[in-house]
Amino acid sequence: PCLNTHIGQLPLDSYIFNASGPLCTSEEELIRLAGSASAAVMTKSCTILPREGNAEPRYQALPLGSIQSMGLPNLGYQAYLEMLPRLKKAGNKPIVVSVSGFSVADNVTMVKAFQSSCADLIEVNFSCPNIEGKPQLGYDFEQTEQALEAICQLGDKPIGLKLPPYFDFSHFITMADIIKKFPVSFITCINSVGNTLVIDAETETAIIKPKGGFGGLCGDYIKPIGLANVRAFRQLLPDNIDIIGVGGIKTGTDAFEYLLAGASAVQVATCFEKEGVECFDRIAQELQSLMAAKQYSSIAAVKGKLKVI
Ligand code: RRO
Repeated sequence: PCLNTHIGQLPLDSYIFNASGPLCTSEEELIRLAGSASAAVMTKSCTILPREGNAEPRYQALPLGSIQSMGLPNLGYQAYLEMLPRLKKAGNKPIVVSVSGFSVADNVTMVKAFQSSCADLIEVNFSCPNIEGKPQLGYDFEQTEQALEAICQLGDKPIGLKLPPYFDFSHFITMADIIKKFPVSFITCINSVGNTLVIDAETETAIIKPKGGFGGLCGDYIKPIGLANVRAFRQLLPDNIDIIGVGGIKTGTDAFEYLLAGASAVQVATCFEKEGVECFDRIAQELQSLMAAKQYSSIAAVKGKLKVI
């Protein structure tokens, strides 16, 4: 079976690429992604100015995933702007830039700049949970609407939103109703589950330093939350808005579950952090084997076809 898919009008040669976050901050890391089986090169969320990020330890691997409070370490948007032509040349594949401004004005500046770059898609991060004193935009519906008003009409490149996880149908409905008012091409569900706490009982200590130990939970722990968010938004949004699934994808079966829920593509974060670029080809091959065994020949044949009992 073939794993070709598309986000908006943009074709992708495979169903699987990297999520914004791990191993996509430096040029060296992004060039490695360009040469990998990742369907696209996705960049770490950027800000106006370069950032070192939060104090360490700020990432800890866990048996079933990870917890982190990175604090948006990145090179600043101008470094990515300048790097994009080289990434394009190295991979000849779609490039998705992630922007995560601290204000609407920041996001306008960065989206405008990337609108006249060789990026193929722009994912605006509405869901960073790890900046002290900065609430996640996606949990404030009024501000979300104001931000969308400002960033959706700055050019022709498709815009998508990286959303936080929602846990109530009233929130899915409110968010979907806002998204439908704007020319949003795709949404990416979900960011990490924000402000969780992992404790080491032996040392009686929180295991990461920033924010007194509160951090975003990632990996296997959050797959059911990611699946629910993809499924709920697939049911609430029109077909011309694609959904990218993220959260706990480390096998072909995980990717297949997101496909059943309605994802047009999936992104891999924690598994990529732990395994490196080999994960993209491995997961794609596992997905192809599973689809072949089930006699499905294309992504479209399975997308959104979840059965309920
Ligand atoms: O850098 C981070 O701390 C971070 C970001 Br921007 C985000 O969007 N999600 C996350 O879990 N960590």
